[in-house]
Amino acid sequence: MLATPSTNVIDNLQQGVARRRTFAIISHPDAGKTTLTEKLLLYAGAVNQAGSVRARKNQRAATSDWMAMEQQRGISITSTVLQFEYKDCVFNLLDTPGHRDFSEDTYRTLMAADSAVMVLDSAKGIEPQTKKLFEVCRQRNLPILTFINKLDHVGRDPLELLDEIEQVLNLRVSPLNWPIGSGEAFQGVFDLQAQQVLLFERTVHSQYRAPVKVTDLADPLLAETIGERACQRLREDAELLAGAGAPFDREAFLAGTLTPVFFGSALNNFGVEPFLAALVALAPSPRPRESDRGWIAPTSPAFSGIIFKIQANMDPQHRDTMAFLRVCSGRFEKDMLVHHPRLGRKVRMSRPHRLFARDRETVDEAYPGDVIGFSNPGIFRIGDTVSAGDSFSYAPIPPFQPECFAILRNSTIEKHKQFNKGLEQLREEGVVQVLYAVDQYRREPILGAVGELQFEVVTSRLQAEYGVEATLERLPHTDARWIVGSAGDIEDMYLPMQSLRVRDQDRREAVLFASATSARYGVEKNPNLKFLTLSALNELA
Ligand SMILES: Nc1nc2c(ncn2[C@@H]2O[C@H](COP(=O)(O)OP(=O)(O)OP(=O)(O)O)[C@@H](O)[C@H]2O)c(=O)[nH]1
Ligand SMILES: [Mg+2]
Repeated sequence: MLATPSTNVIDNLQQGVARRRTFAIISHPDAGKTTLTEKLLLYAGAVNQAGSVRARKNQRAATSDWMAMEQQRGISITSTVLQFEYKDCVFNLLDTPGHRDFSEDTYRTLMAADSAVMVLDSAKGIEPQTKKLFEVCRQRNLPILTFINKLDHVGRDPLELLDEIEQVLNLRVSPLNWPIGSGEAFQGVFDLQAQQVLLFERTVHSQYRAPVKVTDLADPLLAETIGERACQRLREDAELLAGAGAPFDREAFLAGTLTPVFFGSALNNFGVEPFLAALVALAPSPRPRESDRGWIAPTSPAFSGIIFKIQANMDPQHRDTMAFLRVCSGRFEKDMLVHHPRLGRKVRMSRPHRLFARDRETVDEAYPGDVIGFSNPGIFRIGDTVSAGDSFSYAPIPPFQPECFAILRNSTIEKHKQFNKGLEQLREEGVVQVLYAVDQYRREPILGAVGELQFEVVTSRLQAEYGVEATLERLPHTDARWIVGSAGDIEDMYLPMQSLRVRDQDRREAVLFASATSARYGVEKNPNLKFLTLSALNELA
């Protein structure tokens, strides 16, 4: 056990916790998460010139889309951690990919967050992937702040958008600001709490902050500044909202049943600063987390944390693998000796890094809410708990059920070592699952994934990061089941046509079926065996 900490340390710990804001930005692809992230960095002073997700030749790329394939395609593929300070708060911002094929990475990242920022495209409203991610947030009662983006485009009526959030997500809304004009005529936002008009000006490429003019509804020059029609509409809207809206209910927000809503255009820097201020004021600091020993408060003095992400080759100069640890309780200190229950021994946490997308810098200490990186010599896996006081485990982070499969072939035979190393690292990261056919003569790896794009990430990263050319042969299978039973029964198992017996990375037996019907048939024909989905198998363990 650790010695009882001095009052001073507890004080620092409490302050440290109170200052932390750890949130994930989530949405359907292309709503503007990475753009909003970049602009939050700009306004917080963490970058002095904003990059762009589709950078032109002489422009900087967005900080959080650092991977080559992300920059080529203009989409996010892997979540990114950005730590920065703003107004006495320490932000740990987690930018996530929206694409369904990368949802496992987004899901893991949500496990590290204390709140979520839901970005909506004002022309599209709630899209399918936003809804799915919202459901994950709801299961964890995560507080959600909503940013309705792209007001500079012709979008839907703001009231209609609010209605959709309430209806589709069954989530109460509380607009805290309101757009002034829309599309070409989008000029700024009206702060409904301070009753202030914030008018923004467009700048070239929006690389720098937008100049802002502050006034109020009573300003006699307002009509002249924003136009007669916009002014009248704003006065009407303000009156309507003042009459309709209950005051912002913080308790309901913290319980995840009400979301404060903000409007803006991340691309044009409109409404970004008010949103940053809202994150300081509203986003919660770290909360207690459930473990197999009950709830652990962030202010509990003994350090504990969870590994939620692994990423290789972030830094082209180091080419190592980084394990991302979210500090859950206590103050972390460099070189701490901690319990590692999965390994059943203690490990020393040396060389912690503060993370800013692909950049890193060593740190000596960290507080609950912080995400720090450790170059991982194979001792960490996604879902591992480490703790300095008693040994315990936080809830595991289960892998997703794979739904598509492909054989991966190395075309550069002389690079057989790099191929194996690359594949092993990508597997460790959870980019794909790797299986091997049991009866086949050639032992080529079979990749299992939630979606096709994950396969492309594997071949593209094998090439970019390991200099290996590889090809894929898609398999017809759609359903994987893990088998539990005696070795004899497994050997005698009767399988329908086109099924494939495989073993996973932990040498557990599984079968790939070509369809759900074929899987049902396999289950019926082998009554002595259990055929489990991955989550059912993990629950059993
Ligand atoms: N007109 C307009 N376009 C925007 C705005 N914000 C972002 N965009 C554009 O929308 C596209 C998608 O933006 P991203 O920031 O990459 O979206 P994302 O949500 O991070 O996308 P994924 O990470 O791939 O899911 C880019 O072309 C942006 O330039 C905005 O306020 N107005
Ligand atoms: Mg993105």
